[in-house]
Amino acid sequence: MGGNSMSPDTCTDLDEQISQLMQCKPLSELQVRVLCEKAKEILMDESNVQPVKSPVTICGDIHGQFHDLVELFKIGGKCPDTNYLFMGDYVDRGYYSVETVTLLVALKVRYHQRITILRGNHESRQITQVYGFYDECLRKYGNANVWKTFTDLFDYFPLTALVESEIFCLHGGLSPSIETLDSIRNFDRVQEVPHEGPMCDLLWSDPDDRCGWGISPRGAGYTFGQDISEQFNHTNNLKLIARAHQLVMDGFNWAHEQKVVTIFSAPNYCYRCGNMASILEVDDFKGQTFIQFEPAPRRGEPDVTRRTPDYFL
Ligand SMILES: [Mn+2]
Repeated sequence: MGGNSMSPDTCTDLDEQISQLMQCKPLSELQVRVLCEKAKEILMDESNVQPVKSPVTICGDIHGQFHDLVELFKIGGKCPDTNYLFMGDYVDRGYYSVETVTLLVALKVRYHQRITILRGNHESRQITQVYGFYDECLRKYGNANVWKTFTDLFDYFPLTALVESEIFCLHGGLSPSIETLDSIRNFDRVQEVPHEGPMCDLLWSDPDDRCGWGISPRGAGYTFGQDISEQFNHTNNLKLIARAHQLVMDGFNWAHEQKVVTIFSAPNYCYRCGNMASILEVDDFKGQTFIQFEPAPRRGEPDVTRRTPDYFL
């Protein structure tokens, strides 16, 4: 039912792997290698501006918070019953980047018409060596092979998606070097995220209250004002830019008079920020509903996930 040409045996293997992953048990190094080879074949055929149909549920950063991803599927519906579009940052920060990214890639291979996985600025060799995914791979596999396999695959992830020709989805934001969606369609994306330039900006930029382009405090990408968003949406016949990349306390946050929305799907980010998470459901009629959610209960970990102090309960 994935709509692809996999043999029944491949589907059975993948179904078993997906149910193993849903229990937060990583695959073997060999299984990861085979899975990523299949994923590469699928992803290399996708566009830099991957078209997506509604209904679809749009999600922001996950950052290795595996149990919260399971909670997200509980709240949003299982893939493939619900179609999903994830806007990057699957790895780093949380304790379960390996299980998180493996599950999402396995779902992509199994149900490639039902799930879109974009690249975030953390899907990079350089960033993952600083923020946790590299160390987690070493810890869980005893060597860096799985890290190498995944970071090689990240080069193939699409940079942006376009829902029903009107919602432009990406991890970061706009770029002073990009005026049209067509110019994005023409980049060669299969490379490490560069330190500057249009591909970098799409994964690193943030909307800002100030007009025009600004220098980003992140040291990569730009800040862009409402005038920039309005012009870009007008030029490309868009209704909305949906992006992730920034912690927002309610899980979603409107900017630029509803021309831009930030969606963040890691509740209690880093197990201490106390934020809600959210996902955006776009229905058959392009109607939009945000669903907020709180952290999943954890077993075997100190209860640092609670956002409401005891005296409020
Ligand atoms: Mn990010």
